[in-house]
Amino acid sequence: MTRAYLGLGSNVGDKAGHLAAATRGLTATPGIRVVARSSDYRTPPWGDIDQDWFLNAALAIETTLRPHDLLDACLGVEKDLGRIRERRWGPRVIDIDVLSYAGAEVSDARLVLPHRYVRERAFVLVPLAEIASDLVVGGETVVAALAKLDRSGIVPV
Ligand code: PH2
Ligand code: MG
Ligand code: MG
Repeated sequence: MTRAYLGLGSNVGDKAGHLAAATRGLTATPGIRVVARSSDYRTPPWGDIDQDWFLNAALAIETTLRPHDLLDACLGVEKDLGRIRERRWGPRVIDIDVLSYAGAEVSDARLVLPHRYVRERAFVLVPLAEIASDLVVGGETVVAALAKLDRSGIVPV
């Protein structure tokens, strides 16, 4: 079993329902056991700010899946929930990102681990800090990375 962390996000329709359904879908996936879930946080849109606010959460999982198979499992749950990929960083029913996978460093066309932007995004780190404050990502702990970011507008719901 390997410990990995996932980030969930939704900013279309029943956002809380989508995060809950994603958690259920991951729980039901062979080779994935959900061991911790953060609160849901209301977060301002980051990157492309011309869109609705997001609901974000983080999950800790234990998994027997290799990193790319875990990615495929996440994309499968996204698809089951009706995600259609339109503009990059645009509105989404559900986004499930692999944030870190044990200490693995992966960088290819499909997957970058730890996640490329994990240390720059308070909407990822605030939920992650709730369940894994001492986790080291890209050479620093989640709390240390978060201390450098503006977390205004991010509130648990
Ligand atoms: N996801 C993005 C782009 N911007 N902003 C917030 N607040 N939450 C997200 O999950 C998010 C975002 C692309 O993955
Ligand atoms: Mg994302
Ligand atoms: Mg994604």
